[in-house]
Amino acid sequence: MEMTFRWYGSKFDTVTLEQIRQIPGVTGVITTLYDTTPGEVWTREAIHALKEEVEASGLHISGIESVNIHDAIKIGSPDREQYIDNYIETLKHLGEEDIHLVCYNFMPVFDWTRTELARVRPDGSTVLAYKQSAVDALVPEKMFESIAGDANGAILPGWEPERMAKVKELFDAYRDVDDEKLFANLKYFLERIMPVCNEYDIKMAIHPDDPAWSVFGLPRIIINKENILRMMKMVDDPHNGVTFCSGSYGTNLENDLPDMIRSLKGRIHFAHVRNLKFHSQQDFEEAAHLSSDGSFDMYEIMKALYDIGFDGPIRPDHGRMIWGEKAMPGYGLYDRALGATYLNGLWEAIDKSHKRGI
Ligand code: CS2
Ligand code: MN
Repeated sequence: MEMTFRWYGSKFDTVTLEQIRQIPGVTGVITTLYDTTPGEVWTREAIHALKEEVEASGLHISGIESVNIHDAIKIGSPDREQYIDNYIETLKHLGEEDIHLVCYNFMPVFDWTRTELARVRPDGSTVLAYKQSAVDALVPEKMFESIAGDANGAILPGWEPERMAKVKELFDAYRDVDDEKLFANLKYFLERIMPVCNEYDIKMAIHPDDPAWSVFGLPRIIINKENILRMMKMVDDPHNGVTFCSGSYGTNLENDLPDMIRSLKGRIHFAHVRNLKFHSQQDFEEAAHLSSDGSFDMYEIMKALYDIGFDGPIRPDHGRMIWGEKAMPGYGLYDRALGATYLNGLWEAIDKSHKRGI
């Protein structure tokens, strides 16, 4: 595996490439072209410039998170053809620039959903949190106002105000899209892009829905072992793969994370590893990466990745806000750097034990 770090680009991120370069064991960044909107073609020049910027710092681009999917593709409306053509163009340009990993999600309307962006924990750190009862009490537009209020002025991906202004229209457009239709639209999209993925060896890595159940009545399908295996089978090509995100699949306590990892051998192209602390079902907050700070056994998660021979990029995922840092919720430097170091430590121990036959 390669330890990596998400970087939101010099225009938006409070964390610099120079800082990332100093985290021990981190060699790559996961980034995207943050000035683009879903559906747009990424030019080769823009990708090249981003690559040069990253490489000038001594790091390299390990993958793109995300090339977002236009809602027309998820809805399956006639204009999806144009947006799929554009996506294919973007993939081609990425391949030409020697980038071979693309993370994306297939969640209708919203990306990940949390009900609090700065819950204070007993140690004074603040974290993202989710409580189903808070979602049930809200209409989406109100939810946006309330979470935007504590985002430190940052705009969360998928929650851009221009997009939220259209949220009602979007909800309408998804009216006839149930789980089956969403599966069919995903299949259609994947079948169309697989030839270019094969030609340029681009690994597509779908990110799970977060939380891993339907919110606001919208369909959500990338939520558990059964569905993800169905997806792998429905387009049975190694380029159709997975971002294994422990914090997203882990929102559903019925998901056995190490077992899911083992069942996806050969199809996990990218891993997000983080921990959650549960208070009860569907009521959790994001903890430090350390097992004892949350509800997951991080050793078992890393061990499962090790055992299946995972050799792609891993990144620490959302971190706590600590030491007075002001950054985009979940994406400060300090706690994610601690996370990367901890995960590297687990990996080293697992690797040495294995090699010594322990
Ligand atoms: C990320 C997601 O911050 C996060 O939780 O893991 O936003 C992820 O980038 C997207 O869902 C992938 O398209
Ligand atoms: Mn994730």
